Formats: sequence, C-alpha cells, structure tokens
Amino acid sequence: MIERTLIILKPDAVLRGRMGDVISRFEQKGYRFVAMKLIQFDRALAERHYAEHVGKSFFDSLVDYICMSPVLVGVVEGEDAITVTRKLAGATHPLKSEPGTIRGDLGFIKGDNMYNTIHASDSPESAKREMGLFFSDEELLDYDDAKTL
Ligand code: FUP
Repeated sequence: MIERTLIILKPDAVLRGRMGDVISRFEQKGYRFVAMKLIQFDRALAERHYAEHVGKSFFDSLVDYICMSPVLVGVVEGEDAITVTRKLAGATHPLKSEPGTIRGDLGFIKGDNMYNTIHASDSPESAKREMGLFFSDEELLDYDDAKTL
C-alpha cells in the first residue's frame, strides 16, 4: 500500500553535513518526498512531538538535542513507506543499529547522549499525527504519476 510517513533529520545530520546522504537513501529506494522544510524546534514543540516521552529521565537531553540547530522535516511517500523507513533508519541506539542503516552508519554516542540522526514515524497513527504537527494539507504535494520520468 502506498503510505506517507514523517521523517526528521536531526541536528547531527544538519550540523555534520549528512542531510544529502540521508535524503539519497530514500531516493535510491524509489521513494519520493512530498514535503520538506527546515524548522527550529523549541521545548513546546518537542513536548508535542515527543508527548509519549515527557517526564522520562532522558527527556531533557532529548530536548537539548532536538533544539540544538534547525532540523529538516520531510514526508516520504511510497510502497509500505512507514515500515520500510523504520528499517532504513535502524534501531534507536546508534551502537545497536546495524551497519547499512542510517543510524548504524551515521549515528554516534557522545558522553551520555545518543545522536541517532533521524526520526521516523512508527505507525500509521503516528505518521498522521506527526505530519499534521509540521505540515498543512496544502503543503503535502501530490505528484502526477503520468508525468513520472
Ligand atoms: P525511535 O522510535 O527509534 O526514534 O525511538 P523512541 O521513540 O523510543 O525514542 C525517541 C528518541 O528518544 C530517540 F531517538 C532517542 C531518545 N531516547 C533516549 O535518549 N534514551 C532512551 O532510552 C530512549 C530514547
């Protein structure tokens, strides 16, 4: 089934110049971006996006990380995009994610903090909620398949 899912290229991807690498992986897989923009998180937005993690021990360091620089938010479209994007991203912990995945190749640990490069929605419900947090309906663009090159 054709699905849409939300990804965030986190500050380590932006500050270390890895946005192109990550975007390429989705393009190589045959997925297309139907929305994309740079935004700056603040604590209030982090609390909305990461609502399930508010109050957890790692929440403050997660806020510091996601607010460290602008991030790139995008919507990826394609066959089974939600599940496959999670596979491309790899396991949450950068030292447990497999080589070949985005986090396995680009994620790292510094002190007690994990920098895992990408966020990807984990279910159809999350994808819908998270796309709505960052994009209006008008910003999600439909491509005309008849014009595919
Ligand atoms: P994921 O769905 O793989 O992005 O992982 P989670 O939703 O469980 O966690 C969201 C973010 O919280 C992770 F990207 C990193 C951070 N986190 C920690 O810093 N420590 C933890 O123990 C779990 C998550």
